[in-house]
Amino acid sequence: MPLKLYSNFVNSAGERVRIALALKNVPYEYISVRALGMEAYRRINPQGLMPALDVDGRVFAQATAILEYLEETYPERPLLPKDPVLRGQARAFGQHITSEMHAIDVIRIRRFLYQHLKVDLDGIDRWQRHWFDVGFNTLEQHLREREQAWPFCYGDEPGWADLHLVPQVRKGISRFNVDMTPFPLIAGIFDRCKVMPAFIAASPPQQPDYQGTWTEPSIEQGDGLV
Ligand SMILES: N[C@@H](CCC(=O)N[C@@H](CS)C(=O)NCC(=O)O)C(=O)O
Repeated sequence: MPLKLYSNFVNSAGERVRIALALKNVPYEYISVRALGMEAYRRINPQGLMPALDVDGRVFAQATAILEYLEETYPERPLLPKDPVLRGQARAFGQHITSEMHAIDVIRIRRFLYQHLKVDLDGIDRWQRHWFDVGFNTLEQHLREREQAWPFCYGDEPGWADLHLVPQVRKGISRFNVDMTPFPLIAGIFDRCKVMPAFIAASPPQQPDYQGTWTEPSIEQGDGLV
């Protein structure tokens, strides 16, 4: 049975997994949580967050856990560098995005700030810009201090760090008007990746549930997790 990936086109954590699957050339079935509906999805994945992976009817969530599973199960095209320290650096780079950036920029956080803590829209905007800025500054510094100026984050081929970076940059540019000028190394890697087939295949417009446009969901209404 092919793997099943529960995601939606705009789900940046899911985009990481889609890039990994494409780089490793692993076939999978894409299941749109948008089409399925959240109630049904929560019965499959009690966390209610995307993505989740179904392996022969056994399901688990969290993009990093899924990426580790793929790395262990499909080792032929590794995503992590061979050198143990570089592996640590690539993992730390990815985790900075998942834990220090993505975890606090998702709509459920902004909705809580707005709806329950009464932070106004200007405050929410500042929150978003501040954490993008802090995050990208840190990542740019990591890239500047690498032992070699590879074309991708930690090597001559895109891997673990790049597949975390690209969805976060895409989201920053297309949804939050983040100016990438202060981050030339990040912007360069993003430009090299975004034209590669695996990154194109994983991108939001290529997903079956993409509807041609994207309107940022309201933080004033709704309690969806997004
Ligand atoms: N730590 C989780 C975060 C996943 C997450 O927050 N995903 C968001 C969108 S990127 C989500 O699924 N929101 C639920 C919804 O859309 O209702 C992971 O890396 O998988």
